[in-house]
Amino acid sequence: MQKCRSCDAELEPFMSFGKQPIANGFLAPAEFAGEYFFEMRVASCPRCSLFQLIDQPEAERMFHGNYAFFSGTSSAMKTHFAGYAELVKTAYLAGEKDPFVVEIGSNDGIMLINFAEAGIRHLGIEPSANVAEVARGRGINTASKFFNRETAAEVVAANGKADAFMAANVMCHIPSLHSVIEGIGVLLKDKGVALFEEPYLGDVLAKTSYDQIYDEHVFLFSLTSVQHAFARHGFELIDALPQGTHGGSMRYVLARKGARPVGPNVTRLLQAEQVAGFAKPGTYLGFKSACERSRSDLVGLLRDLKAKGKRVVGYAATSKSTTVLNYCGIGPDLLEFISDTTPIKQGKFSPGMHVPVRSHAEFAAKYPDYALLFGWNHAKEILAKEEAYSKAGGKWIHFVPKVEIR
Ligand code: DWN
Ligand code: SAH
Repeated sequence: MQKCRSCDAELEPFMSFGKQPIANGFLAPAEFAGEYFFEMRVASCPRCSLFQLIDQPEAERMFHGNYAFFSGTSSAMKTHFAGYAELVKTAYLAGEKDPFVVEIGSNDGIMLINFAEAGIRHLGIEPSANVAEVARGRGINTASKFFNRETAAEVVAANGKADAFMAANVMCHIPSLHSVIEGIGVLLKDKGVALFEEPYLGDVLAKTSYDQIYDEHVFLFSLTSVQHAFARHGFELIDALPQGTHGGSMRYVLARKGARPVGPNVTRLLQAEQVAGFAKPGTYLGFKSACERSRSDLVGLLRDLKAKGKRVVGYAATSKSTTVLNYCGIGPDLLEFISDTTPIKQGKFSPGMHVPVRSHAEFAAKYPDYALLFGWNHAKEILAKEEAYSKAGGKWIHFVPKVEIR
């Protein structure tokens, strides 16, 4: 029996997404035979409401020198991280002498560039060596390591304590949650703050965006589960700020208990989570039915378009698309290829279902009749970029919050 990674309560999986491969494991035909799969089952902790995978592949299978996701592929995300950095500087670093900030999962430096350019002491902790190298090339101090309690002690020994700990879309990737929180405790000064933002459980449930569930995302957090986990280490939420990124995220701000005032959002959002039923099993059974409905609607639509002789391609070979393709059983018979701007994904095949991944130039050279929008979280940016496709009569297939042609 799997125990909750935060509070040790026994977990009962409420649903399985079937056999899933490494979501960012884009591969060549010679690698098909040896491809790794695991059964992706999910549970919500009956005690602390932490939504989690029952099994997660080991970290080194997912984060290594060929990691396929580069944060800088979205221009909207660059603007978003400039805003995040600005908040940290103005609300938490102003007045500090020679402040020091640490970001984990700093990837290609999309956030830390804003500190490096301002001459602020900073360090990125990024285990995927290829993306870390890109950041170093931009003048961003980056250590290629996994963050945990031990790494935090090393950072403090070399640099002193930090004023701010920052993270985005990475806390939900690390199964040893308490080692990370202990690390934050070691790292921060007494009045230091920890900020992290991750896909929000409330948005995933409300929008049936089940594609946020894949190997890397071992957790989907809520204020309830975050407050519970951090309380054990003497921290409390002092603010929580909903974000529109990645289809709906939450930015959590924590400090040592009593060190800083607690903002009104915390109580309001905690209460909203109670009303929404994050602790109730029925909520997850409803989510399971909604996922099944979404799957049958999407497969039905793609089969129908194929029968009519239409060309359908995928747009953006996101990590999320791996869950959709494998859960729905969508392969090259239903999807001609997936267009993606990341050079190391191009010419390879999607994990598990082996749909070819091609450059954006191939999409633009001969527009399909329909584009299945796997990068739906970047819809605003993508639809603006692809005005010519829409003007030429190209249609978009959306599947969040429901399957529809727009
Ligand atoms: O949490 C995570 C988030 C931050 O990023 C990671 N575990 C992995 C990754 O998830 P993702 O792959 O679902 O991220 P995105 O940002 O939704 O998708 C990125 C992919 O989309 C890249 O392969 C590039 C592609 N893309 C594209 O082809 N054209 C993206 C944009 C904006 C575009 O215009
Ligand atoms: N923060 C960026 C990147 C998110 S992708 C953004 O929001 O766009 C998740 C990143 O976390 C990857 O680059 C991965 O290599 C890194 N990561 C995974 N486990 C980690 C750990 N234990 N410590 C630090 N970084 C980690």
